[in-house]
Amino acid sequence: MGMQQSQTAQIGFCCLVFCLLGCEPRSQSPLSLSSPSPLIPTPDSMSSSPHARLNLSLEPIAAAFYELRWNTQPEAYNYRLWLDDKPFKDNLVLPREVLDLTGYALGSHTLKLESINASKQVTAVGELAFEIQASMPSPTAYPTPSSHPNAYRPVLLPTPTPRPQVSPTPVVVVLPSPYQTPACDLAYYCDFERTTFNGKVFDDNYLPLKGVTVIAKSLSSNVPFNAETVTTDGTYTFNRAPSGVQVEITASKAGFATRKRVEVLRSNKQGDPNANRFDFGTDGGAATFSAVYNALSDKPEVVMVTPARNGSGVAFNTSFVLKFSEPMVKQTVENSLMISAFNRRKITVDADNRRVAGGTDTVIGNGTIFTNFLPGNSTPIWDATAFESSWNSDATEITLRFKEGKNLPSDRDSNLVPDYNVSFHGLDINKRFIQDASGVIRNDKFFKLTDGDFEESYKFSIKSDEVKPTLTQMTPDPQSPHGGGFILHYSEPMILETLGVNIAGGMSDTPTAFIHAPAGYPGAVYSTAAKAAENYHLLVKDALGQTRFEGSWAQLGGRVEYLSRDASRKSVRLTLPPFAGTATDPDVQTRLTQLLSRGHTLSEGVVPSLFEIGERLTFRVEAGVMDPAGNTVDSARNNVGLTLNG
Ligand SMILES: [Ca+2]
Ligand SMILES: [Ca+2]
Repeated sequence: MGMQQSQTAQIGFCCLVFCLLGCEPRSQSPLSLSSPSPLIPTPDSMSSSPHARLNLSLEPIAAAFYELRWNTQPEAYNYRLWLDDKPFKDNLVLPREVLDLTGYALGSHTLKLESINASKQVTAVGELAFEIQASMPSPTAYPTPSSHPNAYRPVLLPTPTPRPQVSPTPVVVVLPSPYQTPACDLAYYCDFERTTFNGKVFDDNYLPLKGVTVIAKSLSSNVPFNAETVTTDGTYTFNRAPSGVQVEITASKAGFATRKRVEVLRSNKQGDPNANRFDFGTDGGAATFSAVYNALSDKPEVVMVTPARNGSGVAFNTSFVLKFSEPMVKQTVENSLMISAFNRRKITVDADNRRVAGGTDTVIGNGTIFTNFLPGNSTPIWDATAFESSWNSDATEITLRFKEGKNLPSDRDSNLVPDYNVSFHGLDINKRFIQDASGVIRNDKFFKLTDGDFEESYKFSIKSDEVKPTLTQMTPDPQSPHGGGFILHYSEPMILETLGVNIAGGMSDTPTAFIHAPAGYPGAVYSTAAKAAENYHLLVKDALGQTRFEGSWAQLGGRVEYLSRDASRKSVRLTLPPFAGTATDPDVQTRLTQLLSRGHTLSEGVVPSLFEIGERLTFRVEAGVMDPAGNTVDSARNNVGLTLNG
């Protein structure tokens, strides 16, 4: 009885406000979507109709976006929304809707919502008056009362002239209104219409799959619903499920990939058997009730990855994690894994590349994710042998950490950093498959990382490397003691020997590229070990501090190579070749002069000892030498020294 009185009072007030709004001239502002017709209540919202209330509320979300909420009607087939008496949105299903009020005129507006039942009758209405205000109102924006012909509610009226200062982000103020009634009681709010839904589960051979556990769960906290069933002939059915809210349906079976879909159930008054049909996969025919890729597959697949699919800003020494849908034969994963660069890049250390006729790019690729793993569309960089691999206890997840001396080639210039993909397109064409613990093989479409279709690979991008290398230490080469050779240690790997290309300073191999080379580039014509020796300046002083030699390692006839036995690739080896009595090279002549001035005995084919116990040797690397990312050596930390002792 009390409710009936309240409703009557409310609707009476409604009409009054409708009349006030409807009798006033509409805004002529160019910002306004003005309606030329006065707002005339429809019969459904008239006081004669004992409609239920929809209790509208409007909440800001962002900028001019607002969420309209109402209380769900048990009879509702859908909802229809009016703005300022014009049809605004139709076929709304959820008891909420996002409204974009961008561009609507400042001033008063009304929203009206109708609940429509299956017979297309209005069963409930809600009204809400609100006002759009500029977020920084101008004092001139409002008309004075005398300028307006209607003095009833001057503050609420839109100005008849265009406003000079309208904020791009209007603020909505919901007017205190009798339309807003206190929240309904919980029982009323939560009484959703119940309906039935069903579906079929197929495997990826298009056959119905038995023994699949199907779990349905409401995603609305207002409307709890949890149910579970197991398919016998590939079909499932749930009764008394709530319509109009999101329901998550999960289908799983041991050894098979789990699939999930989220649906809003229709109330289905007509009893259409396919109104709420949600299949997983298809019978091979039309994909009416499910996409083909939603079938449950016995083949293993990758379901989660690190770095993330399409991830950016990834570290160039990132670890990789691949999670599979089921336990795996580990070796098949490690045999076929491949990390490739897949877009064209001529990186800094490879500028003016002469290694290849025409000066091609350092890494190649077509950049297209669908085919970027294929030969010619990518450059192989690392396979699993570049990593320390570890598996979780049930062999569903592998973690790969880079071994020392290996990382993803980057660049100091962010525009030149290659992008990478992960695929199972290993170099060995006989090992391009993965196998689950029960022996089922997958040899294509390995990745299911989205709600959409499978993919052959996934991609990510890495950070630029702007850290300069430094010289950290110098040691005698134990394989050629006392002046035959030294090892200089850098702060980071100075060559990346990837599967596709060796990446290091000097690799472009032009006649002048050697100035960037920490050591001779493998196979170089110009950036040789002898030319790299020009990049190492040596100062020798005796125990009394007298300079005995100052010049480049090249002047002593020396060479510089990457130290092959050092997996970290952080060190280079400075060597002297055996004495050749017939040498005519002027640098070697210089060296001979040095040696002879010290009274050394020279023997054909023997590496002479060039330095003496007690001498202090200091090497400085020249400024042009680069790390694989093209950073030149830090000039503050570019030299190392050693005093020779017995
Ligand atoms: Ca399986
Ligand atoms: Ca670096």
